[in-house]
Amino acid sequence: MTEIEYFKPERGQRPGANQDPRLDWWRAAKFGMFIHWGVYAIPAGVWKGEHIPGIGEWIMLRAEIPIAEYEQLAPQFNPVKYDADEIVKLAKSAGQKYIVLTSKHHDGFCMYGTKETDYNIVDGTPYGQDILKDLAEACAREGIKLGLYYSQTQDWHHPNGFGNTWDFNEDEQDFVDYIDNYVKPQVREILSNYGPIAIIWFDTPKIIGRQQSQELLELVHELQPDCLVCGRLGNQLGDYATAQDNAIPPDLQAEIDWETPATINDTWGFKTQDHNWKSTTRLIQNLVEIVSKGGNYLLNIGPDAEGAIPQPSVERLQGMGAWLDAHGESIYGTVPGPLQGQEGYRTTRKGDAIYVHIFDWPPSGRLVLPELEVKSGTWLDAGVESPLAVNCVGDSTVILGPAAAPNEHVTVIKLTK
Ligand code: JFZ
Repeated sequence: MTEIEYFKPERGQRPGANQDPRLDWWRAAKFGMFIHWGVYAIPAGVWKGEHIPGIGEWIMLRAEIPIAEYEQLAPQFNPVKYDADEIVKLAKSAGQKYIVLTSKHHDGFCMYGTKETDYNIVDGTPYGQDILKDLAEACAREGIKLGLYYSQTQDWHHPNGFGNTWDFNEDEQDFVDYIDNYVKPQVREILSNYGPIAIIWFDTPKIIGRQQSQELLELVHELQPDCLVCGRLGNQLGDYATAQDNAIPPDLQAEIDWETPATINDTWGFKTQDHNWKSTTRLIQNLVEIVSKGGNYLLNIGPDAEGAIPQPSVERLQGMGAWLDAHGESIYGTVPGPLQGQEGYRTTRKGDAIYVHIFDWPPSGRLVLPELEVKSGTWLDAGVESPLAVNCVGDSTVILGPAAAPNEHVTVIKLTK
């Protein structure tokens, strides 16, 4: 069995960046919304009547669709249901503090008005509007930070981009030319034309060299000094580390700033056949688990070809938001708690307060924790009336509660000295 590497160096944090105050807002934010959206939402996992296995946004590669055929999706892309305000309000109601939208994914189609190619939402579709501009304005109105995903290495549409072996001969490609004369001008566009951009979320570094990663990092910081760059820039140059998709490291990661990008079902880009939705409880527990180990959770939605957000995603995000309304104090602005690796619960801390998040409520209602030198405790959920008894018994802190879990997802107790 191979051990999972949660943080490969090529997706790691640049040495010293873990002390950088530019990350402070992000460290406090904990929870963001990822949006994978592009023309792949039209086939939605089905090509010529055949279900193509795997994640939806990879359909071009998985089915080895020639550029000339895949390009025909753009003139069909007319997402009349797209509503930037609705998306931003959904993120807010879910308790998400930042949004990261795919400006260009591996298929090369640009979801913003670029001068570098006509293969973009403004010039190449009947919709004809710059969805990124709308989203940037909605984010500014609502006070949500906006980040942009940009596929810097893989581009299956550009003759010099990496990854398309069915239309191009790799030996004849000039990758550095693609970085210098296509990627850099596009990064310049997205950082110049849409106001403050909080994060550039590069991805799948693969063949990118250290010099190219370094130059992209410098370009981002030159244009917007406060903009963070995720670890998938490559070559351990990111402002923060990126974990594997949907992967939560087994232990506390105290030395680095890190983020887990994750899906609610099993795909990023919309697929009609993916109904494997995680439960709201599971998603809340994932958030708590990640935050208790020092990370951020970037949870994805994949709008459909019309721009509508799948209802199961909406319901789950709203459920998470309702939980966060009552328990956000134990999440935002916290650091990992003193008890790690425990069975059935996780801890976070803010100042003197220790928050215990109970996943498996003991049927006796009697929760036994190791000695914590705390004297009093309260339920975080304002709806819970029953008083909370905290007793020090020998080397243990014993909490007495009701037999049934007070919260259906995760019950949180705040302990103080
Ligand atoms: C990448 C993309 O290829 C995918 O389409 C999506 O955008 C996702 C967020 O990121 O997929 C990856 C990248 C890295 C790993 C797995 C999937 N990894 O390190 O395990």
